[in-house]
Amino acid sequence: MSKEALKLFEAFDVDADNAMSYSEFCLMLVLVSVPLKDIQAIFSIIDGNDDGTIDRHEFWDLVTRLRSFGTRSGTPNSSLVPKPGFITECELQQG
Ligand SMILES: [Ca+2]
Ligand SMILES: [Ca+2]
Repeated sequence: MSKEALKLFEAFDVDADNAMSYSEFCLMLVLVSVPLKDIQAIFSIIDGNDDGTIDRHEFWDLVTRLRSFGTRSGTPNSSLVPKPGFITECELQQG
C-alpha cells in the first residue's frame, strides 16, 4: 500500500481500529462521489456560525436534516446534499 493510500485509509478509519467499518466505508463512498465544489458548498451550509469548523450541534443539525429528508420523499429541498438517499440508506442499515 502506498503512503498516500495509507493516509487516506487512516483518514476514513474514524475510530482508528485499523479496519474500515460499514459506516466508515459509506462515508468514504459519499465523499469520493461528491465534487470538491459541492463539498465546500455543503460545508458552508452545515457550518452555521461560519467559524470554519463543524461542531457537534452543527453536525447534529445535519443528521436531523438528512433524516427528515429521508422520511419526506419528493421534497424539492435537495440542495443540501447531492445524494441524501444514499446516506440515509447507509444510516438505516446501521440500525
Ligand atoms: Ca474503523
Ligand atoms: Ca461552526
